[in-house]
Amino acid sequence: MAELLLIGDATDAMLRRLDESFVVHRMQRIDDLPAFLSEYGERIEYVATNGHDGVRSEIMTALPGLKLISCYGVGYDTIDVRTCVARGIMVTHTPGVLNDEVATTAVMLMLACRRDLIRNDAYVRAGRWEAEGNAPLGRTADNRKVGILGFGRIGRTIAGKLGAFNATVFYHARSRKDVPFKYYADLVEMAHDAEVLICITPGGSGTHKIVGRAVIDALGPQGTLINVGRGSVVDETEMIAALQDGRLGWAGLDVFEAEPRVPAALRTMSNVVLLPHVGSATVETRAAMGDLVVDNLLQFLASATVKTPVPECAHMAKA
Ligand code: NAP
Ligand code: 8YV
Repeated sequence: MAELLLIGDATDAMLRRLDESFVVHRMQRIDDLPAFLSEYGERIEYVATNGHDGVRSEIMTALPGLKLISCYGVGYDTIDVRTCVARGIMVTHTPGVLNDEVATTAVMLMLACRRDLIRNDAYVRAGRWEAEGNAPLGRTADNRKVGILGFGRIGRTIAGKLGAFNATVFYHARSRKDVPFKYYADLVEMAHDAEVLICITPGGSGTHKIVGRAVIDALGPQGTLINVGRGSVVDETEMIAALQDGRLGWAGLDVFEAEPRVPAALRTMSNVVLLPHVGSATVETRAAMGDLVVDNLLQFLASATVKTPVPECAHMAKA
């Protein structure tokens, strides 16, 4: 049987299916990784990993016969795809099956920020309703102007869900799309016009800290910043300073620069809602993602083709 290195966690269903077709080496259970890699590295042809762990360069180097990396997640900025292409290693990911879940998370964060969900919950739990009377008023989440940064699969799904809240949606991406929403070629200009800015671009060098001081200041004191893309897209230091100074109103964050570490300053603020990167984290969606991870591996074993290559590897997928 072919040998596979499993980096990070997997669902029970994934493990059952992988065990049927591969000798699975679970990295989490390996105490001495360098020793393991020198003993087994040459035999391992497959890797299953996730968007957070990716594949570290020393592992890539120690697997000379690597043929395919199957990523549990649509974002793959932790995998060195350029090196993979140069070495002829196929990389697959899980686009599409998580669109609704992540879009729901974005909308949930927007609602939670504008309607003070967390503060109101704490108000009841602390007995303040009885002691002090009604909680302070929130701000409406309906009829808002919402700018979406990144208008791919998930960005468009967010736009669809915002229809239920009668939002005026517009977007910024690298290129204009054939959609009935206004396109902004300039991100600062879009942030200036938006009451809520939702970030849903990939991470990596192209988007590194593109939400910096100029964008945050343009969004302004009444603005809400939602990030469900990658932590690296937002300049976290600038965002925290703006939230502290009142230059930015609220932030709803599912992703952070150095996950799972979240800056202490954010944890004490009452104008932020914090999630532990759970955009796609439901039983149903993770099952669909896990199936796609395994489907790509099994299809490659059978026919050297895959279902969902990352765009950079699409040319390597034989028809
Ligand atoms: P996608 O379909 O590839 O869409 C990505 C969008 O980002 C595209 O519209 C693209 O613009 C835009 N973009 C890329 N680089 C940009 C740049 N430098 N400036 C402006 N826009 C840029 O990807 P997707 O499936 O929607 O997923 C998007 C990302 O969401 C993933 O890569 C991942 O990082 C994140 N994500 C997070 C979670 C979570 O749990 N929080 C879950 C899933 C995904 P063009 O169309 O013009 O190229
Ligand atoms: C996952 C994600 O939580 O798909 C993505 O890009 O960020 C999430 O769905 C991530 O891949 C962790 O494994």
